[in-house]
Amino acid sequence: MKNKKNVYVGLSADILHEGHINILKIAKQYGNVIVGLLTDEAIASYKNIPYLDFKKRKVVVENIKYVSRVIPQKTLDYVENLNLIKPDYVVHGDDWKTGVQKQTRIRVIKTLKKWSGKLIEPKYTKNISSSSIKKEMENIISSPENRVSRLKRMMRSKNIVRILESHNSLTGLIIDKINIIENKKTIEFDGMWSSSLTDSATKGLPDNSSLSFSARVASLNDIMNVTSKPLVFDADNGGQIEHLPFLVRSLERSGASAIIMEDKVGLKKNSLFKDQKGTKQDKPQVFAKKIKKICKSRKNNDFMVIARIESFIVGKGLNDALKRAEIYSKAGADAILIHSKENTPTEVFSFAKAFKESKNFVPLVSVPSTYSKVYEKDLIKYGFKLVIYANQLLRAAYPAMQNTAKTILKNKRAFEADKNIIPIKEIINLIKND
Ligand code: SPV
Ligand code: MG
Repeated sequence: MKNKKNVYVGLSADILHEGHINILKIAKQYGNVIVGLLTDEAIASYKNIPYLDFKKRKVVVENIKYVSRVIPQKTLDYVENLNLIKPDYVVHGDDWKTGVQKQTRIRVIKTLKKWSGKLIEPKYTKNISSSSIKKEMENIISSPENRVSRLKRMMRSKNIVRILESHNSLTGLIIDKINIIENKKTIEFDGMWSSSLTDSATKGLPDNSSLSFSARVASLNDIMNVTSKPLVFDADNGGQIEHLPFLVRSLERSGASAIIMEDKVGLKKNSLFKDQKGTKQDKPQVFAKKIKKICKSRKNNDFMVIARIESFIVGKGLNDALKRAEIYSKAGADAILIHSKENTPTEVFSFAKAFKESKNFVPLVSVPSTYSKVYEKDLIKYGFKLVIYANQLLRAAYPAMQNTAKTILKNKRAFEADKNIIPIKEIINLIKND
């Protein structure tokens, strides 16, 4: 058809429902429909990453009969694509008049004015919402296969992935569910850290690998049974190289997304101890073999191997850390955790700055336990893609429990403790039966 008008529709199309089809059908009545499909990065800028990645969503949308062409929309904002296409019409459901897209809408109207384009806003199809469908899909999402891959996808599409220590199912549920709303955006944790320190402490054991991997994987499975977010496993130094394939198999089967392995040998001591006398680092080439072993034995290429460098912990300094980062990255590490027990991020930032220049650069991981004043925005600036809050939930729970126990002892009754603890009703409601 000659001189057909162009119509632009911005879509995420993660879970397609008849509301979307209705919009596209109406759009088609105005001309050729060009869909600006939001990239994973664009979606992650205001909510969780989509369940399906860009490529998969594109295939689906391209094959809808009302759609002529699909192009990527790299931001929530439409302006860049509108200036490119100069469409005669933009079609969007009228639900964006309020909420997170309100400003986007205003900018669309302003931009369209430049070439007398029009905004068409069909009534939003009520009673269908992607969110309610998403709830139903949670079972599929938390399947091990899907969960394993999500961390890598998040690290590709988010500024920074934020995870918090989980030492049992209840802490896992907190991480899964808790969020705050800030500037109309939902802020939440992206996943869980299975910490050797807090797993051991929960069982009354020191953090020296006396708690076996099989015991840790068993409690990890309890967490995975009731949660949906990705989990990163702290594997100390990985143990014997010959045993690694079995650990990786258990982790992948349970749905863990990554293993972090530190380059130390000998009896394990927690890295935050001041006195590191006797702590030895592995020979870099020997440690690299462990990384290669994991890469070879994983079934899913999205299962990440993260190499943790302990040079700063044992007092060896920047050059040693950088030399190791090169070797580990070449061996196949998907990311590098540069650890530190300083009160400021100075040494990890000096590492990040230098490693950024390397052709073997891989994303960086930070565990800001001692340098806890650091803000996520500064970590982002230096190339960190994953921040692990490694022990805070256990550290919060322990004094709260101690104080309650003391209060009961002191008062010879429980009444005084009541004001600092949640009502029983809340605990009952916390765990849903359905
Ligand atoms: C852990 O949480 O067990 C860690 C981080 O490995 S650290 O305690 O800093 O060693
Ligand atoms: Mg540990």
